[in-house]
Amino acid sequence: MASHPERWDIFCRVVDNYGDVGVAWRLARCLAREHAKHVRLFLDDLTVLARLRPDADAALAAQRIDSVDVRRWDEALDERETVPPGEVADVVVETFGCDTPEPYVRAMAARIPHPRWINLEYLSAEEWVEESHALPSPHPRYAPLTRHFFFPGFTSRTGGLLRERDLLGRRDAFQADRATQAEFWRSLTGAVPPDGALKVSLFGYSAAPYWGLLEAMTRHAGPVWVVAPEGAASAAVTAWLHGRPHGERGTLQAFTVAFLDQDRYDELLWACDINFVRGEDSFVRAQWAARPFVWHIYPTDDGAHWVKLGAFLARYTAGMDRAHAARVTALWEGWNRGEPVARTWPAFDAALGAVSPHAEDWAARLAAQPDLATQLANFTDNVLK
Ligand code: TRH
Repeated sequence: MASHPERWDIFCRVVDNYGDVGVAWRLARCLAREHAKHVRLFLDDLTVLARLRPDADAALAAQRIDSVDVRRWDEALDERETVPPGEVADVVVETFGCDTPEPYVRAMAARIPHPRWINLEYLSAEEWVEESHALPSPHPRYAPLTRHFFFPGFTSRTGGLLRERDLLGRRDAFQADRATQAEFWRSLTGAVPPDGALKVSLFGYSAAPYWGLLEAMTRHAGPVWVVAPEGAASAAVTAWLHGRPHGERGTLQAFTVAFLDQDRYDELLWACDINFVRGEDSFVRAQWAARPFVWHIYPTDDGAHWVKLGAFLARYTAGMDRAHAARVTALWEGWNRGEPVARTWPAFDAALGAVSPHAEDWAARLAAQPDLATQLANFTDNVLK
């Protein structure tokens, strides 16, 4: 008897910005392409996907992109009287506690066998994540339906990080090929950075001290090439350039560019010597770029992000020379506090010779772990089944 591909339904609600969809989309694509799952991705805001994937049409209720069946998650889905149990997938993933639609949950309870049910959590380097990863949580009303928490993370006792199978091979080929990089720069900025230029990408929230960073970078010993895709960083660069989209001050040339599609954004990270990133997904992609980076963490009102920032810094700088670790920490913390970087930037800049090999080593260590989609597929196939 021919076996059918396993059916997965992934639900994602946009809380803010791009990261929720960015992560859900990557996961859906990896499961479909690399694990031969039949994946439906339910998104409540398709305009966000259309930013990351310009070939996505935000007006369509259903469309197929890269082997993923993308569906609009609208009110109808929350308010349906009944969902036939046969419509329920074999594995259901809700991302970031987004709450699977109630009628769908009732159908999950009626479906025999019950679907395997995962809540994919936000990424954190905190130690408690290892204890909570893969824990079950029985549904309060529809026992024996049970949800399992799945935590991405940086250690072997977590679910790992999203990493497409061919990602590091493509990165290495790109970073080894000067002609490809020159072509990339020409198509993005209309010019190629001068030899030896320090290439910097800028992506962050509005509170970051972009102005001070740009000023401080004009004092770098050599040419600097700054690129900011559309957003808070590009607005700051435009203001710094007195309203112009690109321009130069001394040996620093700055460019604002359109928001890139997600795959091209990876190339920008690979092409730069330092990447300023934020949130969750660009934060991970900067690590895969194997280059030094500065993380603007998503700020929360309760200040919990400081604990998360500290936990990551502790892991990332472990094994780094203490003076260099202090410089990395000072710039990251100041950047997140919105403080002037007149002192912390030059110190970080001066440490780049040591931080760059560390970034390569860090990426290689992370790559020794299985990626998140593979771990999730193994967990649902071998542990929950
Ligand atoms: O957009 P974000 O701030 O998203 C955040 C985080 O996910 C955070 O954890 C969450 O709590 C909050 O939203 C609600 O940052 P993030 O996670 O880096 O997502 C940005 C996405 O945009 C990522 O997939 C990379 C992509 N991107 C492009 O595709 N092109 C671009 O030009 C740029 C700058 C980013």
